[in-house]
Amino acid sequence: MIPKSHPRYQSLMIRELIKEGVEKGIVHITGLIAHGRGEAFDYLIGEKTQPFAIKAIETAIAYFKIAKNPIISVNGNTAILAGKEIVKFANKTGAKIEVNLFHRSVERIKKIIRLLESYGGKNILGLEGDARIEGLEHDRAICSYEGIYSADVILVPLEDGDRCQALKNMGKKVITIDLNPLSRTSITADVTIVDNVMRAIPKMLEMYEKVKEPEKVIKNWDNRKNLQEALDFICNRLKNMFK
Ligand code: PTJ
Repeated sequence: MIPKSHPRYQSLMIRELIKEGVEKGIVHITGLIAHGRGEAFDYLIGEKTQPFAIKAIETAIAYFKIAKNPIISVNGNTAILAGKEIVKFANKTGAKIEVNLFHRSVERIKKIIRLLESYGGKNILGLEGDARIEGLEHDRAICSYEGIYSADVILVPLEDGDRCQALKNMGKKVITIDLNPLSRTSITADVTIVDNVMRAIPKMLEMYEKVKEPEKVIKNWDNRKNLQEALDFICNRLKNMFK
């Protein structure tokens, strides 16, 4: 057992959560590696939602407010770390939820759907597999026609760069949550929230009503500029660490 007095208690408890997710068959084994990379970047941003992330969250909300058919794509790591809050956010905004996996297996989709249903999620998509994300080979292209295929705005936390680009090629607005500001997904998405999915989704819930002029917020948005702010923040933090 990890004592509460451990200086890294919270971070270690999150590791436990991910580990249990693997044991329950919800998180893919490679999700452990993805989590480790995320942890390293979280360290660099100070394990807090920084101002650049707040601006990105504001823009993400703006896109949800103007969307006609928004959807949230959920994978194993996201389900374990932020499933409950995602269900709350979907209920608040009327967005659909689709379980869409990089390492697709029907068994894991079913388990993730059951988990989200236990949090109050309704009509969770993902099992249909009746459409494909255009221009992508491999099983990760399989999606739901009613869900991802038809959506105009899609939130895809912890996404892979290829699929992000393919979704954009289909004309969708892609919002991602990725702790790594250098990832291909981060660079490709329309809005990148450089933050931990565990903090970002609750913040989206908290800030939702505060975003009043979505068109204006979107017009003023520059994703690459925001990514540069994240990188500058990390560089300055490192440069001044022991000064
Ligand atoms: O459940 P599946 O089959 O869909 O698989 C999901 C994973 C995450 C295993 C798969 O998509 C994958 O391998 O992802 P990558 O390519 O490793 O990318 C994960 C990205 O998410 C990396 O850039 C990490 O820095 C970032 N990341 C990891 N944990 C978090 C995170 N970003 C935000 N919050 C986190 N908690």
